[in-house]
Amino acid sequence: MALYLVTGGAGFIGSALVHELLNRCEQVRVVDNFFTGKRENLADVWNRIDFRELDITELEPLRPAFESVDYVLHQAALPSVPRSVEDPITSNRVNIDGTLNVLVAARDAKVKRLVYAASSSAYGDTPTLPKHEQMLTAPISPYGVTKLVGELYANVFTTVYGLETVCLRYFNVFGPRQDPSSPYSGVLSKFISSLLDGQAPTIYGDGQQSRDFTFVQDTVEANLLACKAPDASGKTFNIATGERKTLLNSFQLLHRLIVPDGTRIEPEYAPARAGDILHSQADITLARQVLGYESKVSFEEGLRRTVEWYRSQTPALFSAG
Ligand code: UD2
Repeated sequence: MALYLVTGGAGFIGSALVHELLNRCEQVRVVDNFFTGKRENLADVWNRIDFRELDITELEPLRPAFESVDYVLHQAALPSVPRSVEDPITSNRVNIDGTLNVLVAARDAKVKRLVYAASSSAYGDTPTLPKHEQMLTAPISPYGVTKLVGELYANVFTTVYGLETVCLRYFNVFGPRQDPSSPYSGVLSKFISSLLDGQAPTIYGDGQQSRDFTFVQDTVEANLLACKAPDASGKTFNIATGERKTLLNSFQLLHRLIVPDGTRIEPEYAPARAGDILHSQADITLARQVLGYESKVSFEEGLRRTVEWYRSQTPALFSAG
C-alpha cells in the first residue's frame, strides 16, 4: 500500500482518481480549496481519506500535506480557455505559481514521483493531426500557456533536482461528476445537462470543430500507470483515444440518447470563442509504448455512462429516458 496525494482531489478528474485509488486499497490524501471542487464528489469516501482544505497558491501551509507521500497526482488547476481569456492573472497564479509550489513541496518531501495533469491546449491550432509529443508547442490561449509552463517546470525539476515527474497531456476529458453549472464547464457536460432539461445547448462557432473526447476512466488509468512505469520520468505523453468527433456529431449522439422520439431540440449558435482551437486529435503511440496505456472506453460507451450518471443525479425532464 502506497500513500498518494491528489491535489484537486475534490474536482472532476481528481475525485475519479481518489475513488479508483481506494478501490485498489491505496492510502489517499487530498488537497483541495473547493474553488471548483465539490465536497459532494467525495461524500461517499469522506471517512476513508485524509482531506486537507488547502490552496496550492500558498506554499508553507501546503508542505505538511506532502509528508510521507509516495506519489503526487497534481490535478489542481483552474481549467477553461474562456476563463483564462477573461482573467489571465488568476489562471496564471493558480496554474503556474500553484504548480511551482506543488513541485517545490514534492521535491522537499522527497516523494517518489509526481504526475502532472498537462493539457492538449499546449499544441495550439497548428494544422497537423494527429498531434504527437515531438511537435512544437504553440498555445493560443492564456490557459494553454499556463498548462505548458507547468510541464516545463516539471521537466526542469526532473533535470535540475532529480524529482521524478511525468506529464500527461489530457485531451478533453468527460464523464461522471463533471460540473455542468458554470459558463466555463466542458462542452459535453453542458450539452447533456441542457438536453436532459429539454433546453437547447449553445454551440460556439459552426459546430464543425472536433475534439479527441476522452472518458475519465482512461485518464485515471493513465495516471496510475504513469506512477510506476519505468522510463517514464521526465517525459510527456498524450492521453486520449486517438480519434476525434465534431461537436455537431457529439450533439446528435447525445440527442439520440436523451431526447425521446418525436421530440426535436435544435442547438443555438453563437460566435466562436476567442482562444478556441479548431481541431484536436492525439497520437497515443508513445503512451502505449512507455506506459502500457490503452484507451478502453469508446466515445459512445463513455457518453452512455455519463448520461446515466447525470440522470441519477437530477430530476431532469427526460430522466426516464
Ligand atoms: C481545452 C483543452 C482540454 C482541457 C480543457 C480544460 C484543447 C483542444 N483542449 O478544452 O484538453 O485542457 O481546455 O478546460 O485545447 N463549446 C460549445 N458550447 C459550450 C461549451 C463549449 O460549443 O457550451 C465549444 C467550445 O467553443 C470549443 C469546444 O466546445 O470549441 C470544447 O470546449 P471545452 O470548453 O469543452 O474544451 P476546450 O476544447 O477548450
